[in-house]
Amino acid sequence: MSNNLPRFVRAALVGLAIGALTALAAGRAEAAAPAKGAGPKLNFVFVLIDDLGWTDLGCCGSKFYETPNIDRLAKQGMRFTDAYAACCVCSPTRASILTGKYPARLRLTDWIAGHERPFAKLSVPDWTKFLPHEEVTLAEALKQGGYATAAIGKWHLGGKNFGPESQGFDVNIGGDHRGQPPSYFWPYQIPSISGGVTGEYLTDRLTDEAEKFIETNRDKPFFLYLPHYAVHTPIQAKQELIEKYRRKDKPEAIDDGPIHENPSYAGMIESVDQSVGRLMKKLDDLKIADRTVIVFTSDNGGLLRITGNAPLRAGKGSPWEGGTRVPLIVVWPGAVKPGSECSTPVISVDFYPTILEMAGVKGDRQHNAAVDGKSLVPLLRQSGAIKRDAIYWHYPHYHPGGAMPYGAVRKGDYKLIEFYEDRRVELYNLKKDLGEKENLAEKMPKKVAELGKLLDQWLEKVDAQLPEENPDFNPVRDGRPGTKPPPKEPAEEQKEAVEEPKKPPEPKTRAEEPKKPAEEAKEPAAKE
Ligand SMILES: [Ca+2]
Repeated sequence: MSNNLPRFVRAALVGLAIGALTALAAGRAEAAAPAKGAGPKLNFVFVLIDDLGWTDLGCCGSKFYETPNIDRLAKQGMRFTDAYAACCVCSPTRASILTGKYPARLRLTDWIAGHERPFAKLSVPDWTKFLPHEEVTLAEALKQGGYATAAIGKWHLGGKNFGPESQGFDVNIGGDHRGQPPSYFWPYQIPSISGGVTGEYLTDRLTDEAEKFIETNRDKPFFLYLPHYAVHTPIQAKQELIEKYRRKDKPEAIDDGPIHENPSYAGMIESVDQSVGRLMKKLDDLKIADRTVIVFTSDNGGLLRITGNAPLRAGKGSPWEGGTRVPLIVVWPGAVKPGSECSTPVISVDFYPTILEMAGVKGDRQHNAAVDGKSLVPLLRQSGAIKRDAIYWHYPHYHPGGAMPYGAVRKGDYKLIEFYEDRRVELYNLKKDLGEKENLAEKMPKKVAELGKLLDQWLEKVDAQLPEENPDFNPVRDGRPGTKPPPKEPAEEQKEAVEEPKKPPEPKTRAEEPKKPAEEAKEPAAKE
């Protein structure tokens, strides 16, 4: 059967051929690869924490937050020091994890539903505000390989017809269009979670559901995607934990970064830690820990004013390391050396090919051909390097936290950031200057040219949507620093300001060809 056929057509044809069997079984017949060697297949527990910063764990340097279970996890597996989210905000990173593709390629480049800046210097592209059905997610690929699948927690990749059930998850508990829960305490006001009791806490409840799923599927291979809503705002923790951290001595500030001192945030992290501890115990009790891979990571950097990312610069929504560098721990019993560390830069597009390789599942050939990630298996087994020049980011948006449209590339120790408004560049040597304090762009023009070329080539390769000159640019109405406050008489002021900009930004520049709008069907934007 041709692999060029759309996958739903293929499934239907095979389904017809074998009569009453479901599309799931049909997929399995086509896509399952025989597992190497004997023995049961690996299970996967993928724990994704929302907005957890790079230093927010004991094993990552926090002197205030307590995470004994996650620290134990790190001792059982490999901790990656230079792991990155594919975006500085949530939805794009989530899409990259589930598809193995860069947000730029998916054209899903901002948190859904995004942030309007109608008078900014650049107008953002018409990006995709849901995960298109055409993408073969990790859940779909694993399901075709015989896996039971569940998404328990935050989805934030589209509502209604674009939920987890439409992307290969047998079970969806808690996932919808939203990026944060109305409340961490029952009633959560999340339609797919019912039957709570007063005082019940969301992180605990999602863990209850995860335990149930593991128990039910203990004898099958399973993929549990557990994207906790924590530790995203609203910052709400259990009272006894808040009290505990209120009584705890505050650590000293590190560098010039904000310090870890918020008792409620600390309580939220401790609840996440308890969740991890419970899952580890459940796997042990069921005697399946030895064949269960655990991945623990975050979707973007820590949110400033609530936590600190020092020694990294800035936080969530920024192009600097605080925006995208995240904790990553992988436990793979029998393959990963316990307590090992890896400093190779890795990024969230890598999980897709890594997990498929570990599972012995080939997935969809057509989809895989467009996957950007690299399998981390050689790094995990410490058997070799991964072949890759560089890793990339593309964020053609403004963020309330202050981020401007930018692209970035990291190759070896160097990172180049290009700001699309004026094509200004910053170059850092992360090995010597983790805090990105010394911009080397003027000192090292050759390095700037080398990385700039890589970034250009990559933007073209993934057909990135670039921001364009905004004809409505109005620095006053955009609230730019140094401009007057927004006018009381909009009409008058607007007229003045329209004449004001001296140098309109270069047109989108990088790729020669005009960019096509997103080809996917337009779904009405999900409301936050
Ligand atoms: Ca997030």
